[in-house]
Amino acid sequence: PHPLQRSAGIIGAPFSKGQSRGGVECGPDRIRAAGLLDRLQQLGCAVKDYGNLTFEDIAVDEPVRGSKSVRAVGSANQRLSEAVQAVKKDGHTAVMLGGDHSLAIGSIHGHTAAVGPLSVVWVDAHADVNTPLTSYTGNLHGQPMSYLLYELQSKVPVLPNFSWMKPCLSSQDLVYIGLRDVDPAEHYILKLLGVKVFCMSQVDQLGVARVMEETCDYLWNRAKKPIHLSYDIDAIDPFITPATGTPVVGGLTYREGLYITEHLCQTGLLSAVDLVEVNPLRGRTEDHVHSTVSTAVDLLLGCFGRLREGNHLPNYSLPEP
Ligand code: B3U
Ligand code: MN
Ligand code: MN
Repeated sequence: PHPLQRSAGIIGAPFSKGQSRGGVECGPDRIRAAGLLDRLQQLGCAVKDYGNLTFEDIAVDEPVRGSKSVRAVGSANQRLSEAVQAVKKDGHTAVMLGGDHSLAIGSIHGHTAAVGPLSVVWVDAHADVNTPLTSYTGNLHGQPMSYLLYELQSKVPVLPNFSWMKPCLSSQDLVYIGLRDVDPAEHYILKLLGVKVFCMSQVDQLGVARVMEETCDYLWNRAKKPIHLSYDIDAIDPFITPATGTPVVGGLTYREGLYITEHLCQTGLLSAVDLVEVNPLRGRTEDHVHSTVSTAVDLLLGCFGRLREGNHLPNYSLPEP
């Protein structure tokens, strides 16, 4: 279909327990308040807002093998998975507004439960592929990919409130873009599994256009499958998007970040998008917050066909004098 004829089903996931900094749960409302829905509609995109999920309050959630809030993360992602399945069954491109990146567990699980095998493009400063046994921080937002990959199943312990999910992604169907802060164990895992990675050095070397061509060639070598884009706002340089929990210098420019969304939109295969780790409380000034949130909105508009050359509505005709 023409990109502008698609529809967006928006799920707010105000969840922050995959990491320790308060404020990331305000992401969905701030992104909506910046005009996401109106601006999608102005593009000619149909929009349905499914509202914000509510999450179970878990009174006692002691660390498990050093990882924090495991039960809360497991339970929240079960709800999110069901919500994403509902959005896909209604025929929309799913948009999950985070919240922290542990939410990719439920988002990718629900997406693949609804549509079958996926290609995943993970845009992030971090690889988020620690297992509970390799994590230095104990934060689940640094671990979601380890729960999702078939190849790591034997390396991940059984966790409370995770029995609803099973790994659902092959490491051959995953591409990372923007990496620049990878733990030693994560680097070992990426090499062991032979995961396709375009770290920031490769973005510098090849340019973002070639990175996106090679990303799609690589993913389509097997089969053209629906694409899940999991976009961590910290992939973008903190000069542009400082309001995030773990900023890392040397990131994607605004233009590189946007190009990724434009290219994936043009494939016609984009089926779900996560936009995570926007933390309005981490901006030192209101300008910092505004720049972060408006970049998040622009990335989402890029996913739904907004072009920098301008857009007209599908059935536009010039007014007659
Ligand atoms: N790799 C570290 C740091 C980190 C991962 N994701 C974020 N930070 N945002 C970890 O905690 O696993
Ligand atoms: Mn991340
Ligand atoms: Mn990150």
